[in-house]
Amino acid sequence: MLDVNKTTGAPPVIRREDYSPPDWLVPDISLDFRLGAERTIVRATLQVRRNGSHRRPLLLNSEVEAIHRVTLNGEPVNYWYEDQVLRVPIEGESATVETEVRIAPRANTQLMGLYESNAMLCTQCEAQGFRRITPFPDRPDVLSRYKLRMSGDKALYPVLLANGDLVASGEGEGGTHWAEWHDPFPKPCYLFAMVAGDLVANRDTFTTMSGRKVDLGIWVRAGDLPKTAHAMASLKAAMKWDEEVYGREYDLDIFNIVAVDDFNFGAMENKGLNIFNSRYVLADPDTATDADYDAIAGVVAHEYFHNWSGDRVTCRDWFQLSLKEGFTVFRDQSFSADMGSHAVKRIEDVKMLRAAQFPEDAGPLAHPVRPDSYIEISNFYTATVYNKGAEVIRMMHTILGPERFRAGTDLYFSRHDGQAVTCEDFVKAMEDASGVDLSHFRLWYSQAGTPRIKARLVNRTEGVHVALEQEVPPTPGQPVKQPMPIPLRIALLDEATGRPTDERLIVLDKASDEIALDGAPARPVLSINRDFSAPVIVETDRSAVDLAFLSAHDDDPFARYEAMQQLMLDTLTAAVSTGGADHAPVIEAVRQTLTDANLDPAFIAEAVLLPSESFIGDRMAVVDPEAIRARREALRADLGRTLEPLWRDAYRAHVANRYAYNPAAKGARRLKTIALGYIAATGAPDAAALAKRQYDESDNMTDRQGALGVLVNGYSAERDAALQAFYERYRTNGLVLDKWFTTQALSTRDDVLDQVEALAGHPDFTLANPNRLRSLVAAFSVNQRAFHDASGRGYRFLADMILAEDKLNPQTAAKLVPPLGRWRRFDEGRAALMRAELERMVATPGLSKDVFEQASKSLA
Ligand code: 0A1
Ligand code: ZN
Repeated sequence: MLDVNKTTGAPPVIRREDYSPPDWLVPDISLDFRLGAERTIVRATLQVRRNGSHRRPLLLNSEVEAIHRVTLNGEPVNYWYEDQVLRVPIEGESATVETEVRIAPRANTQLMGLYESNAMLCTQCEAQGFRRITPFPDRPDVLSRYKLRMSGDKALYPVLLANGDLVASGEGEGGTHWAEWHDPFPKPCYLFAMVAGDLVANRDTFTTMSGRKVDLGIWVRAGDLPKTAHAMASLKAAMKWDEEVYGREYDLDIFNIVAVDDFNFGAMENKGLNIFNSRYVLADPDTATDADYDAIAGVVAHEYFHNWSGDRVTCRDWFQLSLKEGFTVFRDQSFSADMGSHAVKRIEDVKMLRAAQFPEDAGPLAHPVRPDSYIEISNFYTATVYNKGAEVIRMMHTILGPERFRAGTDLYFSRHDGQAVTCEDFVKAMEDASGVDLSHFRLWYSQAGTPRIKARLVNRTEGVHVALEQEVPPTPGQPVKQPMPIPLRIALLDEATGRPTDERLIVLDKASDEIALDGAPARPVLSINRDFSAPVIVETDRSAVDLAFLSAHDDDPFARYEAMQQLMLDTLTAAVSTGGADHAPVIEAVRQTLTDANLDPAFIAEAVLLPSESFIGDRMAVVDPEAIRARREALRADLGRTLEPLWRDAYRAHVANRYAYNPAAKGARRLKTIALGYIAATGAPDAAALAKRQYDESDNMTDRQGALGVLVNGYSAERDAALQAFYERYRTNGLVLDKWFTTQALSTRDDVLDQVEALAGHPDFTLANPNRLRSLVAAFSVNQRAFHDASGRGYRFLADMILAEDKLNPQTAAKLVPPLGRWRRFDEGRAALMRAELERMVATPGLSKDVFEQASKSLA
């Protein structure tokens, strides 16, 4: 490793406070690629301009195979290359710098820069992949106009795509051809993209609000073309939505999406040429679940929305990542809510936040939405930056209201179009457009940790008050916290009639406060943090009776769901600590919900599901995985048995449905499989046969995978038959085979660890494909009971996988580390075993800085 501290051997820490503007700007760049999978030659011509009065040389980040030539204004130049930086001394105020380098796409297993995936060549440059293609000041505040020419073998690479517009193309010598693309919009190099491959397109057009026609293309392998319809429909819906809701129009004549099988993340918003992990493009009812369809719509929209929130207005430095990501996630969440059910989407988003971000905020890797330092920026594409970042934007939307929020985004886009800016610039635009002072609110960007609120109703002589207290826990580097401004939507429900008072928005901005609530009924029940108005943990003194009442009557769907979850959590945590608990209130509440004819099946499905084992663990002082599993399964079985006729009714009501893709059909499918799960939990003798019938007779993947997910937890012959049939049917479809691995990794059977270890030796398992690796290894690490096997075998398995993956692809390896960092939450025995694995990783020679950062911080 070149880039280390000479005394400690540790890689350097980059700090936000050290930011300084670039010494040199690059207003224009032309690139010439001679493509080959083994070797590609890249020539770059940079027009550079000194920025400010200094005498410093031009520094170009460079991580290429070989530097062939560097010239300055056409003459050879004495350059200096050290620590992956190329230094070019320049006398004048501007100059032309030319480089020629060699890169090796096929050998690029990191999947950063230009790499080969299934015989196609494609790029990934965010955050710092461009330096692996050509020497360049690889930082987001250097914006350039790009011209590109690429040439390559026409038979291997019949399609040549890049950012912007195609300006010329033609035939070359020896079976080659070439294309030239120009992108008129200045952009940072992380948004650069090109693709060369044997692809076909689903083509369509979109007419923008000012009447311009845009050519749309979704590029895939020939056989996958029939699976692109949903992505295309989602793209057109997203383009329209952004015009209507944010007034944002698309700006180029072409918008292309390319599906790639080997991809480190979900997708990438390169200007005019989005590159996607194929799992977020390809879908048909036979191979993709409803959740896959929803994810495709969400990710297609997310990447498209980046065209404004990320591309036209970009980040000044990587500490500002949430500027584009938090805002864009908020935008894609709002889009998906508008396309389906607001209530269900909000529940899904909060579940996601609680599963991924709350644990992050409570552990050794906690960091603010705008981090202060990093070793490797790829490690900061986190749930905090993305999902908590989206909650921060949502809170501004709540505090300002939709009109003033929109005035804020209009001002932000017009003020900063073509610039690289900061989170502060976003908040300032919100303030300037709305007249609302957000100085205190900025704490949400700088303080890590999930605030805990205590809320209770108190009777005072003047009437009913809500008494609120907040506490923000210490996090690494932030031992003492200030009180945060916390927007809480609140109402009171009349226990006699079920009627709510008008909803109020309270902003709790002190450590504690007491607020009078007008118009309280005689027997009020508190409904708080309605629609999850703040990303906080709320503790109340509400009884099981109050929670059951709210779960049946709250007029806010999220609060209604939340009351049921709280009731279930209270019951389960009591059961874990005392060895047993009264299940009756939960069973009654579930009965009420199941039989409420006014409720949407999709909502019922969410409401009747027990909290996950990890979420129960998050609420306990010391996580006891076995007890959690046992008590949760006991409650599931009790719910199953006591309400068996209702589950069977719910199952029968939807079992004969033919496949359709619409919100009602999706809700019905979800409730049906949840009912099947409860029937299986009763131990009913016909459960396996019922599930197998669903597996065999279903006309869609949602039902098929749902049935498999139920069967996989048991020991029936049907289980083995279904797993075998699934494998045989889908063995050549990588995305579906991922589901086969995941379903088994998530099983509740006691022998799952043996199975996961065996699956890691399966001929279809590979470390080279990030989706496949995650389908087994990341899925297994969220199976709390199995991963935390007291023997430590689960920990060893994960650490072995991380170390093996690190040799190929450090970015993807590092993403697997966080489950081991949760050792403080477990008993001493498990904690010691987890620490031992982290220590083993840190001591491994040649470890990447990606894994080093995650593992060493996890030990602290
Ligand atoms: N900006 C992308 C996420 C992304 C980040 C890094 C990547 O590097 C491998 C790839 C994609 C998004 O938010 O969708
Ligand atoms: Zn994004």
